[in-house]
Amino acid sequence: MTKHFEIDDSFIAEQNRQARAWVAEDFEHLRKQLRRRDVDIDDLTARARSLQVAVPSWGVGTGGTRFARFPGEGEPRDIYEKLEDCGTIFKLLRSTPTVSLHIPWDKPDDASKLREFAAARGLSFDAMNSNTFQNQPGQKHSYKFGSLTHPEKDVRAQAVAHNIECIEIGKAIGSKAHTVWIGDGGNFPGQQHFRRVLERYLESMREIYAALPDDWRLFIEHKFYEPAFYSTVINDWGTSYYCARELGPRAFCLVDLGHHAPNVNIEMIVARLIQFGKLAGFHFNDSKYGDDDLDSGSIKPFQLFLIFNELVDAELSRTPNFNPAYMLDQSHNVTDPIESLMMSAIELVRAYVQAHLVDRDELREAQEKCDPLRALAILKQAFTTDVAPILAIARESAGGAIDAIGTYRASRYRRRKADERPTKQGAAASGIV
Ligand code: RM4
Ligand code: MN
Ligand code: MN
Repeated sequence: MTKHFEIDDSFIAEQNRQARAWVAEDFEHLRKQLRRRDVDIDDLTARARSLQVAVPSWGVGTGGTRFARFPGEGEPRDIYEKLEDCGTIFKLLRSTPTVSLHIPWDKPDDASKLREFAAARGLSFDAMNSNTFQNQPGQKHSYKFGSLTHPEKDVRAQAVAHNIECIEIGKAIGSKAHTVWIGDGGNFPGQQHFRRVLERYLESMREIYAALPDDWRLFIEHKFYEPAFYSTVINDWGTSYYCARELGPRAFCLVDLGHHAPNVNIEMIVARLIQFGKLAGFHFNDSKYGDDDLDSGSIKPFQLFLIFNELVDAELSRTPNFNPAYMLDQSHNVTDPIESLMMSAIELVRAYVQAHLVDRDELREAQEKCDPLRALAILKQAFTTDVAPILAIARESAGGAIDAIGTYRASRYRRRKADERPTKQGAAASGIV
């Protein structure tokens, strides 16, 4: 096998050398500023280094809309090339050591080979994701009218078997969680009996839950519409919470930010799930209108901060059953997916660090003294603090790049991959993520 291009450590070190002067100056300035607020910048830098987020295997390819797909140059053609790209992201950021796989899109030919290939790049595997929202070549029954909730038992059994297969693959590659998102629902009033389909969902999920190894968690991902446009079986966090409770202690509720109606108070949903001990984790992305799968923090950075404010609050108060899995779930149509994923992962760390800047004693006092303006000012002070130098130093001290996107561009990685990975004939035009 010919050696594929990789960005090497000396290249990153050289780029860092060029950027270090300004970063060090800004960092020292911020150190003084934060000291006045009684905050230790080295503690915050350590926190910045501690946050880890999984990259979705499907995110490194170009996405699409229901209108068209415009493939990007040098995009990965199989799971190994996807892992190469995930490895590159990890190398530059150091905060993304795990990859979330989607089956059957990423079904490995040989699980131990895949695991080794990942490990050689410092990568391991986060939650598995099943797919019963598409028909797969050669499959016996169609999911046109549902999968885990389909009226026919055989269709449900096929969907259950697929999920169990995902768990089996996950076991072989060292994953510890399985995420189930289904597209089941109705397009027209009367099409489905709401209570009956939910009963069937639970029946199917009980079988999947029973196949879960003891140290695994099952994540239920809700979504309020799409592909069904009238009703969705697992439509919101309330339904998700009910199902997680019914299934048992290893079932949790996953929050995909794009799976809510506009203006829904997602940070409050997060707080509720934390309080009830059922928060699985996240699919981070951003949206303006629906499940847009835009880059995290690109549309509503304040919302992202407010979500992290709840997460950090739970972390600091050592809330029981609080162990959220952070994953990105985005689709990139007009940007280089590697750049978008890096930008998003950086935004998560930024929100996390900013949330650690919230003066929680003062916030509590403002809340208890019924002083909303003060409470908001405390949050705003944290949110408006420019923590970029902390993020840069955290990356550099972990062996990554001060300017991750600049370094990536300077390496001409995408150009090199375009040469290495000529587009497959006919792989272009149609299909969405
Ligand atoms: C869905 C959902 C799932 C993701 C698929 C690709 O809308 O967000 O998490 O696996 O898209
Ligand atoms: Mn998702
Ligand atoms: Mn989605």
